[in-house]
Amino acid sequence: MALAAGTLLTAGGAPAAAQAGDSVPGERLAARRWFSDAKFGLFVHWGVYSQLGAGEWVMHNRKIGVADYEWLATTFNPTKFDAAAWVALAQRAGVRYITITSRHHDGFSMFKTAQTPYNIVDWTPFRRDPLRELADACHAAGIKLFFYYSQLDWHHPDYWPRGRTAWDNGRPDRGDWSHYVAFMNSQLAELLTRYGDVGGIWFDGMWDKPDAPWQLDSTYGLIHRLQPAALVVPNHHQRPRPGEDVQTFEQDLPGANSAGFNTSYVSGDVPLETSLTMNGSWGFNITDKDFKSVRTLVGYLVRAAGNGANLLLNVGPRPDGTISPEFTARLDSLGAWLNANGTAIYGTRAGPVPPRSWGATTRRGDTVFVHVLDWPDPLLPLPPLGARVRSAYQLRGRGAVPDVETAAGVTLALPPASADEPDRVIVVVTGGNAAPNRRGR
Ligand code: FHN
Repeated sequence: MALAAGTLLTAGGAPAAAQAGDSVPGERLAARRWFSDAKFGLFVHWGVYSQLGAGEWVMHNRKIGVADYEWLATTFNPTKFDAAAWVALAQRAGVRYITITSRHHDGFSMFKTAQTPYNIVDWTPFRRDPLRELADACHAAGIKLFFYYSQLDWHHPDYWPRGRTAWDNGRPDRGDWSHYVAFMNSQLAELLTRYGDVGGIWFDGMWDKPDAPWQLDSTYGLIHRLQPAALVVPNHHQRPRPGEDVQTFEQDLPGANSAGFNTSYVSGDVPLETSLTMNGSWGFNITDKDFKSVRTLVGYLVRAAGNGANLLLNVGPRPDGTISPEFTARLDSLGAWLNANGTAIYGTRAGPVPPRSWGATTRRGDTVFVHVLDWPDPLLPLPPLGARVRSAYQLRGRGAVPDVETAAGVTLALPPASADEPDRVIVVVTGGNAAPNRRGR
């Protein structure tokens, strides 16, 4: 369903301008650099919908009326939610930030808000604010917390006129759009003043009404005024606009569009991010067992980094607040992989060779990391790396990797692939000015 909504979006008008001309204050520039260094984040889709075990679009897909969904919300009681356990998992996985749904399209606020009683503290028997608990645990662990915030709302009466995903769900055929915008801004102000330092706001759903008067300038201005280092991450699938800090892609690497709704435009001015489901669902889906393998997930992380992008990898916790073993096992394996190979990911930028079918390259300073994901031959020919090669070695075991450098490029003599190694990382130290020759034997 999300695909269909997004597909329509691409037909929307092109946004006004990119970021190049923006004058961005130093705190935000520093936050953007931090973001680019972070490389790996954990996405969490969790809400009332989790109870039905059919993804976060279940209200829409099953055409559940507002009154029935409101009743469903009164039963939400995730007593096993343990923020410390979630953050411990995130730490083991090696993520640097968490982005959690504060409010999804169902319009239910997963935090205490004075703007509506339709929130987890005032509406449910749970009565706790999980975002507060998560924020405290994140701050204690040094993990940044971002809030996903849906601009689309299937519940609020003032989300009017309705957008592309509308159905007759019992709301009156009237509403006050300016009230709705004020409501959103008031909630955002709460999120930015009550939860300590926030990494940023991850917007989604604008594609439901791309041409509505969203008044983004005032909303973005509010965010940056309240927290000058908070980043605005808009999932509108368009070119970045002024005031936006990250270009995020959904279920696709930057520039790719297998999902059908991403833009092929890739910004050179702002950090990049790719969000990805671990199975095929964002919210908890009890029958979706189509989980990606660890090898595939490492491949996404590497290819994202090779594109200069972060990977925001999703989990859909269960309605009781626990995270199922399919997710935790994969996150633990990714963490183990990053323990050994993180130097080739964290703090890097896109390398000198754009991602290819065999793998990708990343770079930090004079060091180029060649990530060999899928290459059966013993020799890997690369184009010139932009600087002379001083030495090359395999990250695992530090064994020397022979290379031949000519004007046409560099050929690496690869160590054999092993089944337990999804990525043969070759560290290539450049910067020397020696004549091309054989090295490392
Ligand atoms: O409709 C949502 C969907 O439920 C999910 O939140 C994803 C995450 O990137 N974004 C939307 C579709 O673009």
